Amino acid sequence: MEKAQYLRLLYQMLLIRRFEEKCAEMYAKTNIRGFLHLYIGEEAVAVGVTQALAGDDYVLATYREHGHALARGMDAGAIMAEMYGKQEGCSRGRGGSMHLFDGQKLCGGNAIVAGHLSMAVGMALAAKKQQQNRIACCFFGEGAAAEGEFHEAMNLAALWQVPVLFVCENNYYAMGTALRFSHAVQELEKKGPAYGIETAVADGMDVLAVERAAREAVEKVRAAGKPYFLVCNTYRFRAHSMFDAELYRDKSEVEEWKKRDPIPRLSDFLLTKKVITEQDIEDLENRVAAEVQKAVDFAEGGTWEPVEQLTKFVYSSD
Ligand SMILES: Cc1ncc(C[n+]2csc(CCOP(=O)(O)OP(=O)(O)O)c2C)c(N)n1
Repeated sequence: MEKAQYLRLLYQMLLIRRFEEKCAEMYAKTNIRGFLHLYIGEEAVAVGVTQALAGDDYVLATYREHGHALARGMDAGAIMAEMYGKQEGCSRGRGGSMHLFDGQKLCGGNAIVAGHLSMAVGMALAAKKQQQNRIACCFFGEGAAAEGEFHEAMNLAALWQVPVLFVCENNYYAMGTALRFSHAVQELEKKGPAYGIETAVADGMDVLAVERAAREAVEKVRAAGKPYFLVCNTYRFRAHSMFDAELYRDKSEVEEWKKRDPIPRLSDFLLTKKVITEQDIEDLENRVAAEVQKAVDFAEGGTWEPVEQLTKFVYSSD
């Protein structure tokens, strides 16, 4: 891999991390309200997988989708303005953190756990029927994999042979429910073959491993026009959302996982191999800090949607 590509991976993960740290700060100041689910710790999954996608592939994510939106190249200012509820937000300030959409980048969030799996199958079916070469990539948590919709979507995707890549971001907790309390079979990768779907597992704390696995998966989905199931084992370092006392896991467990933080993991690897220097990292941090500040300035300078417009777009796109 070229140095520029390594730096790109590091830049995207750092951007997500610093952007979300700023979101938490702005939430404490009540500049951002409503729900806010941070992706901190899981950055390697969104960044690794999106490298393998083409610009006209669909990306469907959950309510924890800031990372996917940024990795997909959505504008950080439009995302921050959305969180602030400003008209300049990517969903006109009407969706907030859980509903980031971009029609050009073909990327969107979804607040209904597992609700978007069947949407991804539908989009992949449409692509197949229209003989387009695009695929649908759907990210979801292991909690979603315990829902009926997961099984319906996997079944239909395999039955109809549609080009969809299911990416399970297994962070071991669905809100306060641990994997072992919600799944009879905890090896999630066993659920793909049950539907005849080719399946692989990647270390979700290692962006290089995720990218490798995703490239292989995307190639197969596109070439064969079939579904594929990729399980990425990862961990969220922060609470489920901004309201969560985290009584369901030990602090020591969180500290253990932090030792596998995907950002220092990549930067240390690149420093050791002498692919990058400390100066490169400092330059990246400076670029990221400037981009995050620009996003905040954009959001703060934005305009509130007038109350008279409240019902606009509810029943029509007009
Ligand atoms: C259909 C539905 N049921 C319940 C909820 C409430 N809820 C929000 S997030 C969440 C946990 C989902 O966990 P997981 O799928 O593992 O994703 P993670 O939050 O860990 O990324 C639940 C139950 C919801 N939003 N939608």
